[in-house]
Amino acid sequence: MDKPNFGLTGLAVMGQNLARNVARNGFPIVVHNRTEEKTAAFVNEFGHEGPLFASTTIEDFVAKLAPPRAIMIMVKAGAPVDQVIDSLVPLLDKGDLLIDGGNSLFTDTERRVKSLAAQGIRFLGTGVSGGEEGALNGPSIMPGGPEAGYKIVEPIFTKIAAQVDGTPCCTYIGDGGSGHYVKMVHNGIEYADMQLIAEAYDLLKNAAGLTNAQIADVFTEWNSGDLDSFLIEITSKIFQTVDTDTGNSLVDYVLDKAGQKGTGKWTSQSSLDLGVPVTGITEAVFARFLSAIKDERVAASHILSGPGTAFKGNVDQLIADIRDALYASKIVAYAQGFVQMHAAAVEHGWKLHPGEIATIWRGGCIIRARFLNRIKDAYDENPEIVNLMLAPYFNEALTRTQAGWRRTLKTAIELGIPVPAFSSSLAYYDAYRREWLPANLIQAQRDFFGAHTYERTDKEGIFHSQWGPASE
Ligand code: NBP
Repeated sequence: MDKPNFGLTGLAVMGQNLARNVARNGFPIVVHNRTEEKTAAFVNEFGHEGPLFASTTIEDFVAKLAPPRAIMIMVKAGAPVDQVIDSLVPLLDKGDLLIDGGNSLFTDTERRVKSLAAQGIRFLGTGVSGGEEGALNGPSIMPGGPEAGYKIVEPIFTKIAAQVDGTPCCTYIGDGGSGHYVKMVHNGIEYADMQLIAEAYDLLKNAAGLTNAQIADVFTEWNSGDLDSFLIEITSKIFQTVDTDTGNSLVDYVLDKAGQKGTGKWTSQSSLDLGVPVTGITEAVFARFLSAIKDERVAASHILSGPGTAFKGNVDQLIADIRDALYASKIVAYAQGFVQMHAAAVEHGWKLHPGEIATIWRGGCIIRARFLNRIKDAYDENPEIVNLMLAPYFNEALTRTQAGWRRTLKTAIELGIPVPAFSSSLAYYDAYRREWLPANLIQAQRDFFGAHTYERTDKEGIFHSQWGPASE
């Protein structure tokens, strides 16, 4: 038999499932792991699923592959990726392809693409979304780097990816670190989406006074409308899950400290570097930080007071309003994410296609949602649109939902329930739609204390003034 061209190193959960997905689709694949015993155990267990071939040392792994080799690296992001690259490069031929499928920081990917190109090795930084289930049954795949490198693996990637309406959830994203950048923003949007759902839950529980079973029903109902998405679907299932030890709702036993692996923080950091207001994702990151200081919160809960009022309005209306707040805030979060990707593309010289990005996020990934079809339509209608909120479909949706969105915030504020992502999204909407903002005062203050100068509304030029009453 001819040697395979495709290999994968890093057989933890993501690597194992991706390798099985490749083999199940009939593509021969050689697998490798630093700890060799794991490779043999893996092939013993899953070898019957398709053409999976084990290797031992890294030398044996590379020798079992025919050039041009395509080697997917699925190890922990950061230094391990560089260590694996350094161990592989001396064994490779010019024209071979390395693919980093982990959650690497895009600036690391930019560096690796350049340094490996100088050695004749192609490098694709490839975002893979969908967690372990997606990796096995069809992820959303976001490859960035040299397009000629992508062409080598395109048949495999488009086959193993999730398929929606016959379209694979994989497309070439662009040069350099763009694939990992787009995956990073995907994860950032995921943070925002999850925070928004959590805020809706808080209000349904603590304002509307619903039980977990009732909350599950609300999310099930929402999942049949505009909010139809994987995250809403799993949220309903979470509220239906019973703890086997106690027989009570399992979610009530989960400690309220949110973890994170850093991609949301990276998205926010990049938005600050680019000067793009990405408030939804950033509030979601801050909310996780706040959740993590549980001990401080517990102590403060005995010291700081709130309004101490209960909701007295119509519960059905409140539930409808919360749905509107969730939908409108979600539009804002996605609009901001797409603005950020555009700004990064301009900064780094990538040619991104936002409609195609929305298309490949429709399946396989955590933020998959009906809503993404509308984003694709908006970019099909007007590829130059500067902010998705301006697209007729989303403009109409924001107009339709904003009364409920505003009432939700009033209720939350009156009851002292924190809704940072709902409220920052509304503030962004209200600021973005305003011709005038009070930044004239900020400019005046800057000029007052620092002679930073200002521009005028009535004539061209740069001005500096002596501020204060004429008598001073
Ligand atoms: P982990 O991120 O837990 O990494 C474990 C793998 O890395 C093992 O195969 C381990 O080998 C290998 N490894 C390490 Br650690 N250091 C190494 C080194 N210096 N040299 C060689 N191999 C090394 O695996 P994962 O959870 O499958 O995730 C893989 C990538 O996919 C990560 O970047 C992750 O962020 C990303 N991702 C994960 C998910 C998810 O749901 N888990 C979703 C999407 C993306 P060993 O067996 O010898 O220790």
